Amino acid sequence: MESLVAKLFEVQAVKFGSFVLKSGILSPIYFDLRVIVSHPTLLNQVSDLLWKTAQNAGIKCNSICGVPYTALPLATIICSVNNISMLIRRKEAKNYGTNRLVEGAINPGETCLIIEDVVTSGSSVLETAEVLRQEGLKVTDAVVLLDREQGGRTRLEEEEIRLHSVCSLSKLLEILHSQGKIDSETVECVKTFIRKNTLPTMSKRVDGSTKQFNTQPDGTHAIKLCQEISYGARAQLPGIHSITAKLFKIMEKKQTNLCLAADVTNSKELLQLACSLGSEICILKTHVDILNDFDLDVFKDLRTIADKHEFLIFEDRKFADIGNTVKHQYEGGVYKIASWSDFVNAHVVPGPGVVKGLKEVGLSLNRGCLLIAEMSSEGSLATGDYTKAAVELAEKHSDFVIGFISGSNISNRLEFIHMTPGVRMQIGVDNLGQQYLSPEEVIHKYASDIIIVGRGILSAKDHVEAAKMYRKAGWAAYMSRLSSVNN
Ligand code: S5P
Repeated sequence: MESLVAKLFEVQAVKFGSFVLKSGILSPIYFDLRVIVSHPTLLNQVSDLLWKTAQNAGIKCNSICGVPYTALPLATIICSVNNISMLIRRKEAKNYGTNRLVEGAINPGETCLIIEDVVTSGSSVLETAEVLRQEGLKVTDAVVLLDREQGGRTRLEEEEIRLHSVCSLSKLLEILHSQGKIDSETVECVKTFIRKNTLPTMSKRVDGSTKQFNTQPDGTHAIKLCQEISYGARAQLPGIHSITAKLFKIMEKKQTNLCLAADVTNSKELLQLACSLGSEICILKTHVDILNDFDLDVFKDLRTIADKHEFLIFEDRKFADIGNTVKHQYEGGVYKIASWSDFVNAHVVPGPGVVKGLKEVGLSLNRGCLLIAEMSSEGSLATGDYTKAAVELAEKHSDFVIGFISGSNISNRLEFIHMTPGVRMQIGVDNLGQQYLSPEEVIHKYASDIIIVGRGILSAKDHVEAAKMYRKAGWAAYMSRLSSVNN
């Protein structure tokens, strides 16, 4: 173990200093196990240790699958040396031919062992396990070189996968310290960083049921939670979209993360809601096409009310056509949505064209757009790779895309806003498949930024009282999230 750790340090597979992570925060430690492919002796040593760890744990398997990409060569060596069958998980299905997600001979019912280099939250192991399980394989164990001790073990246990590690982060720190390669101060600094970045168990609801939206990608939650900064501070992020900055400032100033889903069919009612609830909300969300008496002048009035009470207008139009069509739908027609709404949203199913089309209209008007990465309705198909594709699309168009409709925090970039619908004090499901979570769950547990509430407020006898209650609950959840991270 000592020689392995020393070698990893020597080839800079583990580094100490100040590293800016993808999320923008500074980390005192950085792992890059990809470099070991250039050091064949080390590559063999790591593979050997991984296999010995599996054997010591008494693991029996019919095949081995390495989590792409870093663990692929490790799995290859283990399989080749020990004469075991290997499976390769594709990151993306091919667009032609067989569309297989797993290459190799799959025999449903057999057990496949997962190999990984580093485990943080456990989500990349889980993703691979999910794909293998979908093929009918059993996944009961995963062997990793390094466990960062940030909650991955517990998370995997929840999904009935035992984690076996060659080395833990504490052990690695201890060895490097005893070898005089790092000082006590560095050890303490890394330990504090890791402690503050440990992923809370968040996959199961208190009542034991699983959460409504999909699990997040690769450990970003951990980073995000540690690095949690206030809405106000996020408004100051360099290069942030002006709509997002304005929204964060409003939220901080008015102490609200409540968006009202003003799903009413009458303009007068819409304006009345805007006036009476304006001081409680940061955003008013409209469905212009459900109004029976649409008139563009109403939206001029709504704009005036929005400016007076300081909230933004979000037209929940869910654009989902080719670029050329959405451009016209956004700018023209009877609704002229771009003329009065601060931001809109779009499905990502058409691909980048939908964003490009909307952007041609919205950019010069300084408008923004949310991408629908997940949906709150039962059986939604916006999950997994679809959700990830939405995040990638947003990153490519961050001059116009300001965030997501999602069930939880799905991007580690703090300049993106996460807005979550399906929020109600009484959690459950409506008769058309809408699924509800509480404000506390959405904001604290799933680290979203804004709660979208419709019928929770609109079906209450006293709209103002109900809005005050949701505002209070959403803000309290945000405050407790902030304090749990900072302590
Ligand atoms: O996935 C989604 C996305 C949206 S924008 N699920 C949703 O419910 N919405 C919208 O949020 C929906 O169109 C409605 O306007 C609001 C939820 O309303 P409620 O009455 O169920 O709170």
